[in-house]
Amino acid sequence: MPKKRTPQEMSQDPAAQEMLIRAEELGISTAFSRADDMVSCNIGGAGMCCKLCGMGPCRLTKDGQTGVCGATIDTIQARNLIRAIAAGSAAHSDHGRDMAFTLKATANGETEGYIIRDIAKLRTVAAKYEIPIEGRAPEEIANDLADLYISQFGQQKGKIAPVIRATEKRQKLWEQHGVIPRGIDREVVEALHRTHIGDDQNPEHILEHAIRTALADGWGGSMIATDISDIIFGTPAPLLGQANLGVLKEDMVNVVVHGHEPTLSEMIVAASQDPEIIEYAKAAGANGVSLSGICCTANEILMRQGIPAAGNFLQQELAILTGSVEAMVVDVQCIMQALVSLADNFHTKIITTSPKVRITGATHMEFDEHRALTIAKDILRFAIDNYKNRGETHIPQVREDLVPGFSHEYINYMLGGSYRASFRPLNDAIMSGRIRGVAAVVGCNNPRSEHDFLHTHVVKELLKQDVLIVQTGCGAIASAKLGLLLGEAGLNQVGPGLREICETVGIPPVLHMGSCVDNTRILTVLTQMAQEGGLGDDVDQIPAVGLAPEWMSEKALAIGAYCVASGAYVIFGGSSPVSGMPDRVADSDIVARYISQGWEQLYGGKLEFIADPDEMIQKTLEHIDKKRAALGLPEYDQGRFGRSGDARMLELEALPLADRRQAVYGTSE
Ligand code: SF4
Ligand code: MSK
Repeated sequence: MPKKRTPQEMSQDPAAQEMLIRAEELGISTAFSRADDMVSCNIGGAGMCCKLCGMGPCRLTKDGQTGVCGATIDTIQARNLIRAIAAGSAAHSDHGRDMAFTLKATANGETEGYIIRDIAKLRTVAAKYEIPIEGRAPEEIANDLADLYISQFGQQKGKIAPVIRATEKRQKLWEQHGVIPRGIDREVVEALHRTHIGDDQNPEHILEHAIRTALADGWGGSMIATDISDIIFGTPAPLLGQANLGVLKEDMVNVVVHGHEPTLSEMIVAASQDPEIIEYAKAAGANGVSLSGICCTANEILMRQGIPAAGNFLQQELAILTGSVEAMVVDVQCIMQALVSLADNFHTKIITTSPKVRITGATHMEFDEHRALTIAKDILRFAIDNYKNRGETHIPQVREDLVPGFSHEYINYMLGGSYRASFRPLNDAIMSGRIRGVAAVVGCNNPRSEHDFLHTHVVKELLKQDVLIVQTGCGAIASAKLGLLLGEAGLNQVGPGLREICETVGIPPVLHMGSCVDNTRILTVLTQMAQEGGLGDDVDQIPAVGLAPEWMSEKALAIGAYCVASGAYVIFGGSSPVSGMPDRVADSDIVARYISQGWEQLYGGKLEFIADPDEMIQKTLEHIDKKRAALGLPEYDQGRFGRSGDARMLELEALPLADRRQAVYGTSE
C-alpha cells in the first residue's frame, strides 16, 4: 500500500495544511493525495521507457537490452530529455509570440486597454537591435520591434536576434559549437524531427540540439516575452504585496487569475478598479472585487501592480477548497485538469480564456486583445453574478507581506542610483567576500516532496552562508510566504556580510525577479556582472549556481538547459529523468554524465539532479568557492564581516557609554 502522508508531511505551509485537513474532512482529493495514491513509474521516471512508435512502448529494464528498433537506453534517455526541453521551450516561446502580436496590435492602435507604458525600456531594447529611435514616436518604434520579434519565430537561417545580448565570449563559444538558434520554431520542430523513429540516434548529438533548442527559449522566446511585458505593462520596481490563501476576502467577490500570460490578467486588474464594476459588485451584496493570483500569472501582477498572490502551483486546488472563490480565470500552463471536478463541490466557476486551452466542464470566455477590457469586464460580471451562490467558507487566516519587483533594471539602479546605475557594488561585494556568491532558486512545486520545504530550506541555509538569493516562479512565492522577501524580516536570518550589503543598499536578501519566463532577467544580470569586470569575462566564471529544488514541468528542464548553455551550474531536486535504474547504472549513465561533465567541458555549465537538499547546498557552496578561487578572490571567511551596519550599531548601543567609546574611539575618555 502506498504511504499516506499527513497534511504536515505534505506541506510546510500552515495555510496549505489547514486546507488539506479540510479536503480530507470533505472527502475531496487533491494533487497531494493523488500523488500518494499514484506510485510514480520508476521505469518512465528514470527515462527508460520509449513510446515513440507503434512497435513499442519499449521498457529497457535489463542490462544491454534495446528497444524493438535497437535503440539503446542512452538514445532513449536523450530523446526523452530533448522532447521535454522542446515542449518547455515551445510553451515559453509561444507565450513570447503572443506578446509580440500584442505589441504589434498595440503599436497600431488595434487593442483595447493597452498602452506602451515603459517607453524608456522600449527605446533601450530597440536600440540594441539598431532599430532607429531618435525622433520617432513610441508606436513606430514598437511596430518595428514587434516585427523583428515576430520574425524570430519563423526565421529559417542565421541567428536569432537576442543572442547579441550575451557576452561576446559566450556568443563565440556558441558559434564554435554550432548551437546558436537559427529560428525559435525551427529548433523546436527539428528537436521533434530528430527524435522521430529512425532519426538522430547518437545521444551526444541529440543533446547538442537540446542546447540549441533551449537557447531558442532563454535567449529567444522567453526573453521576448519579458521584454514586451515590461514595455506594455511597465518594468517592475519594488512595491509591497502579500502572499498566501489569507489574501482571499470573506466580504468581497474573489477572482483568482491563474496561469502565465499577463495580457488578460492586467486587464482584469484594470477592470476590477472600474467604478462600474465596483458598483455592480456592491449591488450584488459584496464589498467590491478582490483579485489574487496563482502561479506565474500571480507573479506578473504581483510585481507590477502589487496584486496579492493566493499561492503557488500546489495551492490552486486549495484556493477553491476555501469555498470563497467566485471564479478562477485561467490562461495557459500549469493549470490542473482536476480544478473543474473540484470546483463542482463548490460554487466556483473555472473560466478558460486562451484559444489554445479548453478544459471539459469549464466555462470558456475567449480572450481577444482587440476587446481585452470589455472581455475582462464580462468575466468580472460573470464572477459577481456567482457571489450569491457562495456557501460556507473556510479561508485560512495566513498571509505574509513581501516586496517583489526586482527587475534587472531596478537592481542596476538600486546599486548605483540614477546616474551611476551599475553592477559594480554587487561585483565588489562578491570580490571582497561580503557576498560569497549568488544562487538563483527557481521553479515549480511538486507534490512528490513536501510543498515549499525544499525551496525554503535551500534558501535559508544559503542565506546563512552569505549567498544572495534571486528567485522567480513558484519558488519565489514559497519564500514570500515565509517572510523571506521582506527586508527586515529576512535579515536576521542571513550571514553578516550579506546583511551589511542588504542594510546598506536597502534590499531584502532574497530578490523576487518575476515569473518563470523572467528567468531571462537572471541571464541578463549574470551577463551584466560579467561585463562589469572583476568576476571574469563570462557567466561561467561568476560564483553563481541555479537551483530548481521542486521542479516538475518541462519548462523547468528548458530553463535548466539554457542556463547551462549560458555557463551556469544548475541543480535540480527530486528525481532525475535520466537516472536509469540503480542496479544498471553501468550502462545507463552516459546521458547523466554528458549533461554534467560533457556540457561543463563545452559550456562551463552543467546540469545535475540531486535529491538530498543538504547535498544541493553543499554542492552549491563548493561550486561558489571553486569559482572564487579560480578568480583569485579571497577565501570566504564569515568572521571578517558583520562589524559594521545596523547589527554593529545595535551591539554598540547595548554597551555602557565608556565601553562604547572604547570600542569606537579606542579610548574611554
Ligand atoms: Fe521501441 Fe524503438 Fe519504437 Fe522507441 S522507437 S518505441 S525503442 S521500437
Ligand atoms: S508556474 S512552471 S509550476 S514555476 Fe510558472 Fe510555477 Fe513551475 Fe508552473
